[in-house]
Amino acid sequence: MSKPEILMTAPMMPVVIEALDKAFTLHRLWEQADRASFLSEVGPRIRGVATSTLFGRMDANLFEPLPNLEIVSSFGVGYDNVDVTEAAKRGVIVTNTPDVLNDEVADLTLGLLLATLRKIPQADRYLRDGKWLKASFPLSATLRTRKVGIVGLGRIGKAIARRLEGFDVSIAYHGRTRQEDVSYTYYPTLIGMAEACDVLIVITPGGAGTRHLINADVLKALGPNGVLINVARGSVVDEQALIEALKSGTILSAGLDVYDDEPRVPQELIDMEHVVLLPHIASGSVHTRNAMGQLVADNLIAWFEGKGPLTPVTETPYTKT
Ligand code: NAP
Ligand code: 8YV
Repeated sequence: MSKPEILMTAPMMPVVIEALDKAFTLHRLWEQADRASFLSEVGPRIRGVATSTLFGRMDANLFEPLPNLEIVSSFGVGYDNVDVTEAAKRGVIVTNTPDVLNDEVADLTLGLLLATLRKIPQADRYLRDGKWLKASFPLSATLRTRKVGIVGLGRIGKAIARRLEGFDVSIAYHGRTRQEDVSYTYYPTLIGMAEACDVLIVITPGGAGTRHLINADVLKALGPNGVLINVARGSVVDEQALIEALKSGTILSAGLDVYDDEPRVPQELIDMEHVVLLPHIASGSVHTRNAMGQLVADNLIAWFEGKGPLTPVTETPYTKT
């Protein structure tokens, strides 16, 4: 029996390529010189797609030449790179890679929070520049006595909260719904939480529903001692409003892992000494990226073995027929 044909939209990790090459006939879209004629010839045979949040968006126009597509397996827990409305309309299942990255992303978030407050990268640069030989590094802000508000207390938000418990700080959260199984303070409005807190950690999904959730009003409410940590998606924060707030002292500082137009980062942020900027690395260890890659492959393998998808997204639920 011939193997199912799978399309990979952009290069992925060896763990994914090796597993898919073994189980399927794998086509590499990025290697095709004439993409249109490749898709018109091979497209009708494609039954699965492997794609990634970093490269290779799965927009509506890529569904068109794949009339027999059954499943899109996306690398990353966030799936704002896949047009799930189009997938649902066509009866295509979309899967993501939840849970296997919770601890890694939460660890990095705490690191970014401490790095931002205690100016760890700035202190490292200070030493390397030979400035310590002339004077001690200036005293920094602190995590002590702070109240931390988590915007999006989901799988990763909860892992962040558990770590924060060990740091003896007050923990609050905002989301569209109160969660009965947690003891953290719930704020039904984001402005209300920003007013009450002096750290906001953003860890919601991206996409239209959360676009510019963190705007000029929220930053004003956070206040001049306030720190914003964004490990969600660049689109969740109004980047221009953030730049203004950082320039004017409306908030104290920010630690960012994600940006509106990645990998391009506004020069105004790069020029600021009081922000910490990371290149979207929250899940970026070999251990965790391998686990995510394995789940991309396992979703496709399970589907074509007739076992159903392992981690379908809510917009394309799987019901066994
Ligand atoms: P999750 O379990 O689905 O949690 C998402 C949380 O966001 C939920 O608690 C949800 O609560 C809240 N939320 C959704 N829409 C909201 C809105 N409009 N306003 C306020 N809260 C809202 O997702 P997860 O697995 O924790 O992942 C979260 C996101 O983190 C991903 O989608 C991805 O974008 C990002 N991420 C980034 C990195 C990185 O490398 N920087 C790595 C992993 C994940 P309610 O439903 O109650 O509103
Ligand atoms: C990865 C992420 O950086 O899972 C997500 O939503 O943003 C990160 O884990 C990304 O998926 C890499 O493609």
